[in-house]
Amino acid sequence: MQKQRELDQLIRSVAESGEKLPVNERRNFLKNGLALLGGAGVAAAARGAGEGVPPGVPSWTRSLGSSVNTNPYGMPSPHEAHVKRRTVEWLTADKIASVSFTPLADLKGIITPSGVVFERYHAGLPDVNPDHHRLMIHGMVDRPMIFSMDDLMRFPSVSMIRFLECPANGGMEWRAAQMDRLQFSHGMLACCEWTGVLLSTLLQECGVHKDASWILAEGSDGSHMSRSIPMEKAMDDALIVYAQNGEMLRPEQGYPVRLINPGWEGNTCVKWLRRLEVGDQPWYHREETSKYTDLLPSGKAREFTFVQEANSVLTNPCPEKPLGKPGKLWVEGLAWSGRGRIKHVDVSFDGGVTWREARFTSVVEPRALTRFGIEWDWNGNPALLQSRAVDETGYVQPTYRQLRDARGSSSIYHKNAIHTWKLNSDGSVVNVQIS
Ligand SMILES: Nc1nc2c(c(=O)[nH]1)N[C@H]1C(S)=C(S)[C@@H](COP(=O)(O)O)O[C@H]1N2
Ligand SMILES: [Mo]
Repeated sequence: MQKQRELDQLIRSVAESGEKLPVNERRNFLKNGLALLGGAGVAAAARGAGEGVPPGVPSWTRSLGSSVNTNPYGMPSPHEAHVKRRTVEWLTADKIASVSFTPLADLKGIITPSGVVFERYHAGLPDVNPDHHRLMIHGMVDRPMIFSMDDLMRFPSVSMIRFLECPANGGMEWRAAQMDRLQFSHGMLACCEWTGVLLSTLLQECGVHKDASWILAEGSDGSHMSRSIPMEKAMDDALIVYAQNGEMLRPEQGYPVRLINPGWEGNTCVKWLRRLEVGDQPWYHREETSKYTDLLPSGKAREFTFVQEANSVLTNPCPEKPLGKPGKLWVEGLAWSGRGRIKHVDVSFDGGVTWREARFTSVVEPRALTRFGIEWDWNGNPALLQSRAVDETGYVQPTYRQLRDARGSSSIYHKNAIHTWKLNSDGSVVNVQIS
């Protein structure tokens, strides 16, 4: 009773996200939402009328299909055409220095298909010829070297499944609930199997000076985007990546070669990588072109905040995946931590008043997306759904209040607060915030 009252109060108090999506997106989204919302009833009726439903025999079982190799490079079913990257028109001034978002609501497991991994460009997508591309390592090394792609393939190869997240992921949510779609609230996030050469292997080859402590990584796109990387990370798990999900890197992800710093800001994962300069201090005040800092209420700023701390979000239900009828259903989501493995995830259906432990439904790799799920018997009443991740260091994903107490609300980066979806009794789901 007490709990129910608390939940009712919470539901009344939450601030819903504003109507900020461009009108056409919003209209499409509502249309999709409503179509889905028709839910079990409508869908079943439509399907029941179809010729393929037993005891009927669908036409495609009575004819030959198309020949092998009709699609020499296969594509998803045309019925899945809605699963695609999307942009938010008003977010950036142009489409060159911009971002497209991963359609998280429609993905399964933990691997993001290469074709829908979010894109973040500072100067657009360059077309790099791998035969002409070189990676140079110089500075405080005994043997400066220039590697062709063929050269890189001669080194021992390593594959790892790791997430990639822009530190601005969810940045629009700092002040209030804003993006009424999972794709936009959390979609600067992906997880791939990355294959390449450990940076430490290449550095050994070049003979790094003992007092070297930083590396500047620079891209060959028009922005020459560069970031200073501490030597500890370079010697730990930083990977010079040439392949993604079993094939060579996609152009969008930095073809033919990029840096991946597992668990760290996506911004440090320099694409179309051409130069690594070894030095003994960060390049911030010299030539580093990109620097992400978190402005604090005190006026001070946090810098070198490389690690993406533990985070999680429910992917079903979510605004793009409203619920049909009440009853038993499978609630699931994704959790990840730049510090290592996810240890456990709790789910709340009453805005954080009570919690239940979810179970993992994927492999649990360090610094990778981890999928969790939990059974729930929805009684049809409005509810506030949340997930809370804990990683192997014991770090607990913070509430908005905890995060804002520590960082204020004018930041853009590293928003990892517990996210709330408000489920309405008609099954629709909206983005809200509980302070
Ligand atoms: N050379 C270069 N590297 C880059 C960028 C860029 O614009 N140019 N964008 C960075 C940012 S801000 C992010 S979040 C990630 C995004 O990687 P993705 O586009 O493969 O998702 O790449 C990083 N590496
Ligand atoms: Mo980014």
